[in-house]
Amino acid sequence: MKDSLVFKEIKDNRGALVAIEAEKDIPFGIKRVYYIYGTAEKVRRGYHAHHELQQLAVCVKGACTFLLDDGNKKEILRLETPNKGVLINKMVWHEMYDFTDDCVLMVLASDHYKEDDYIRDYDEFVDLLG
Ligand code: T46
Repeated sequence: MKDSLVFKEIKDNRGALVAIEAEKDIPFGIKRVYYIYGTAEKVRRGYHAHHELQQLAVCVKGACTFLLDDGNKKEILRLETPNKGVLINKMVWHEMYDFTDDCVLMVLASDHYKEDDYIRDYDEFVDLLG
């Protein structure tokens, strides 16, 4: 898996700016943006894969850790800078944990929210991979 992306920081004496363009910096169009924050201590989120959804996650503040599992390989990535993102491709089991108190995890998604796109059972995920 090659799922970590580093975006260009445009810095001047006022601070920094990062731009992420759909179908250019990331390989999909964006239909939804959501963000996760105020995460309680020791919480682990995710525990699912998506049939079709593609996503990019960026910690715009604070830090958290991603576990990505494509059925063959597991990868652990720490997001701790707003110019680094993790691509969550379809059919990749993912879990997020070790959130800092101030973490704001922003996610850009290729489609609207559809509960039937979620695979929430790990054995079913493995079976679907064939
Ligand atoms: C993912 C990881 C990275 C909505 O109503 N609309 C939405 O767009 C989303 C994302 C969620 N919800 C509802 C569904 C649940 O009742 O918000 C509640 C919490 O969602 P969930 O338990 O799925 O949250 P996470 O953190 O486990 O997973 C989320 C995304 O759902 C998921 O697609 O890949 O972040």
